[in-house]
Amino acid sequence: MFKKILIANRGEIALRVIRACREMGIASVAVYSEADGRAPHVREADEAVLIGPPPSAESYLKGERIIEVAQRLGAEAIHPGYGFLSEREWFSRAVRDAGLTFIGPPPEAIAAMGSKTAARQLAVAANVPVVPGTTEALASADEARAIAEQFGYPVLLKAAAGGGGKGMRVVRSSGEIASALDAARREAKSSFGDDAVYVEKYIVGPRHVEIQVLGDQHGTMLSLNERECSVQRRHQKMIEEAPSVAVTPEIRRAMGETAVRAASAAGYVNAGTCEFLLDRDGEFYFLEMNTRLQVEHPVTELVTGIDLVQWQIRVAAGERLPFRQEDIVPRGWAIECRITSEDPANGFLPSTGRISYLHLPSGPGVRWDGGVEVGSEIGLFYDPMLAKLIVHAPTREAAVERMHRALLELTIEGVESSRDFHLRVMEDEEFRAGAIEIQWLERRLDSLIKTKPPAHITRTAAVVAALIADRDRQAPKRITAQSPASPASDAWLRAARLDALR
Ligand code: MV4
Repeated sequence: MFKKILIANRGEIALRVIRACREMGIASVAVYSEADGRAPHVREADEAVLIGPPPSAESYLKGERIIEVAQRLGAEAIHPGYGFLSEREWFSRAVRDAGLTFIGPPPEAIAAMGSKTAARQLAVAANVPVVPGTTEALASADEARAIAEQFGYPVLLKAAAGGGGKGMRVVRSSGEIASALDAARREAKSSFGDDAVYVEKYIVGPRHVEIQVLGDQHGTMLSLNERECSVQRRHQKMIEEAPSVAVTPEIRRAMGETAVRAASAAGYVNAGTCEFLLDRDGEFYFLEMNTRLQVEHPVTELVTGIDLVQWQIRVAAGERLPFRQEDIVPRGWAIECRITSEDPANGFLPSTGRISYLHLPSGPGVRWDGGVEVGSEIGLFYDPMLAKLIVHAPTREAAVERMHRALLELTIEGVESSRDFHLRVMEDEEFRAGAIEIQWLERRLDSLIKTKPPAHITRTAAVVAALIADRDRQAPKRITAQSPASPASDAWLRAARLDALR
């Protein structure tokens, strides 16, 4: 086993990996930018090295510099987290060429899954169902029209190098194809430097369901089952859960076997995720593979009982997975809310400032994977995700109630956050019924943001506010000394304030 690991990341995921290292008796090395000198990951790691100015391109993306730090400090392996260098083929190769271990897939597997058309070709060869369409880039609008006639409208034009929905255009009739192809090409060129575009049948109203896989270096590849990730806005996931209400035991088995086949065909090792669209008839289609640990990995950890980060480290060190597929039995229900410094009432505008007060939820079945604390400066250099709030309970209903309770306990002062938005989602009848698909959130966003908290909450909030005001009149000094006296009453007050603003 490794004695020392360097973590090439920041925020909550750096802390998550540091925690795994500490539990395994492995020393951790943090790297940080000039903006992160006081960040928790710097303090919690055993050692920390400044690697450059705040912009990622000058710090967290400086792969060669990070490899030099690892060598200088005697770290044997590098964990890339997610984002930053995690899916760069060249970085996985450079780490290996430096005689170190990349805690993630080999560069060849990243390359095999890197291009969408390459991944589609690999999937087709491995008998993995993909959305009907082409596996080659389109030569012309005429070719696109001919293919669309074959599958029927609507069709979807996609960038071969794509990701995050960039370079995607829905086409509903043959008259729209030429201009849609031009637009998709332009967007693909400017986003990826590659204007190759291909065509697929457009699946209407699907869910985004993904399968977590975990493979060792000895040929074992396991499915750790599905995550439901349909609640997303502009291709940013907001809420994830495991399992999915739409996945039957039969779909779970078939989708899991399919994901294992796709990953094995790519020569995959370590933790990875196969993304699928699941349509209303229970048919699923492989979209792409994410060749990294994902933000939402905790929901899988909670329902499978498997520590994904520890196993990433173990398989990277050459250990064998001791589980068989039959050992992977989902237990209960887990939900994750991404707590971001964005203002839902203001089009999710990123909010900046210093966290002046933070009360964290706790109690049964609650997990907080956070990267900030009181005093943290939230700027615009990095991703706005502050933390992930994850709950685990025996059933979906209980998990939704538990998340609602945990969100009520959460108080963040100093920056706007997505907390109240998540509360409204947990109170939403459609969400509670599990009636979600990839367009659900954007369709419901306005009504969710304008929804009032349930009457029993505003009533209690009004009573608490009145009591506090009364106490303040009778004993102002005592209240001042205790301020902010009670995080719980503060949470109720927030609800009351929210109501008053409407
Ligand atoms: C699709 C689709 C419908 N039909 N492909 C969006 C990003 C990329 N990863 C794939 N995406 C989609 N591909 C076909 N043939 C709908 C989407 C899609 C989507 C997929 C997953 C999660 C959220 C989404 C939001 C909008 C569209």
